[in-house]
Amino acid sequence: MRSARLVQTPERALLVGVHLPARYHSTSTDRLAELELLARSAGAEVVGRVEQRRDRPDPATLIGRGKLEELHREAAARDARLILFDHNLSPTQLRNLTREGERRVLDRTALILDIFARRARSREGQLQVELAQLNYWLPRLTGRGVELSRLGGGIGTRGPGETKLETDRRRIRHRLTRIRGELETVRRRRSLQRRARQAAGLATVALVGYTNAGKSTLFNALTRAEVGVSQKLFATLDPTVRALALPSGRRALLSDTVGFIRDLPPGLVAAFHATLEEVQEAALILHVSDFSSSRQAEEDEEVVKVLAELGVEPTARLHVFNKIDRLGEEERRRLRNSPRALFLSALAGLGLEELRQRIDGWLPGDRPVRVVLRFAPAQARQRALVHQWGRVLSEQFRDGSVCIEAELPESLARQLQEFAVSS
Ligand SMILES: Nc1nc2c(ncn2[C@@H]2O[C@H](COP(=O)(O)OP(=O)(O)OP(=O)(O)O)[C@@H](O)[C@H]2O)c(=O)[nH]1
Ligand SMILES: [Mg+2]
Repeated sequence: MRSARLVQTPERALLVGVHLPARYHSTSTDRLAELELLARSAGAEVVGRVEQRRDRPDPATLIGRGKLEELHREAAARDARLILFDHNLSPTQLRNLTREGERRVLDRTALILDIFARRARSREGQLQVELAQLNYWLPRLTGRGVELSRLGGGIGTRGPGETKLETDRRRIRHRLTRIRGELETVRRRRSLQRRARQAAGLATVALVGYTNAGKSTLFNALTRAEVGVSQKLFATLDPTVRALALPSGRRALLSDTVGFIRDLPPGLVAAFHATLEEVQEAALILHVSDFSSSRQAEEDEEVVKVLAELGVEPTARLHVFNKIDRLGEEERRRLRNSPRALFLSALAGLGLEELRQRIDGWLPGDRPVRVVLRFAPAQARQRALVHQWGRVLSEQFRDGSVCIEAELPESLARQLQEFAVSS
């Protein structure tokens, strides 16, 4: 079963925001702008906004009855097939807001899930998204509002009666159990890979930041790799790890991660926990901010909050302010780097050398050393480590064994000391 895609492309969508007193979760112009970005990331075309000011949310429909009428009139007038709420809707609200046979209603969580479903590439990412989607839809399977066919091939397509509903629920629960099992297996494999990298003694530097901050662009600029860079949000769902060459000649690993976003549904936080495992083990965190964003402070706060939740030490962090190419000449001249902060542009290639040097200066030891090692045929694993993490200068086969001259990170050289030959 594939993860569900809820938004067809391109689909005309109407945004709905509700302004409420501070003690409630409230919409703002900024939030609607973000919802619009999310909608576009999901492939929808935003054709209008409906907003309402209220003293408190209506438990049955969130917005007032009169507003609901207006909403459907507006949607009909603009030919919108999709209604997107900035608020998260309870199962009851979702049911009451949806009118059978008409347009679809999605809340922010469903929209984010949809984007995640489009972007997930690795098996683990896909499983995590499907898990979150099934958990989200399980309590919302009420026969109205949710098109079951969208939850995968196996599940029925027509509006279900109560019995059908029970079957669907049972199938979903069954599927949930299977996904959890498979995820366990995938995670174990990943943790083995991670341990292999650690055994090679290379430090990991992790890029974290709000979605759209420019992490993948920076990742590409630093590693010259082609990781999908996209104007759409959440372009990266699976952590990508590549070798990073530093000015001193040593190497580290650079890890690109999924972007953070405020009010990430709790189910998703848990589901994407694994994509942030690299972050927890990183020697250095590069917190990337979009310096040109009007919401930068708020976005930073969100990132800092999540890092604290993950138990990441504030000491191992360097704050990178990206997109300074968008500033005026005068503004740019006034920027001052500090030991904890660096201004740059990943796209325009400004300040990248300084960043490399900072990373270099930060990481412990591990300068490259030159060694000559001799391996017996049975020691293929150790030999592979040399090829993977070192720079091989020469390799000769003699009397059944292999003699390699190479530059290795100091830590790996120490680890392979027993194979060293004095030359
Ligand atoms: N002007 C400018 N744009 C940039 C810069 N860096 C990135 N961008 C743009 O910002 C957008 C987002 O870039 P990404 O690198 O995909 O951002 P990300 O942080 O990886 O986003 P997610 O993976 O969604 O979390 C793209 O349109 C980039 O071209 C920069 O230095 N200057
Ligand atoms: Mg990215």
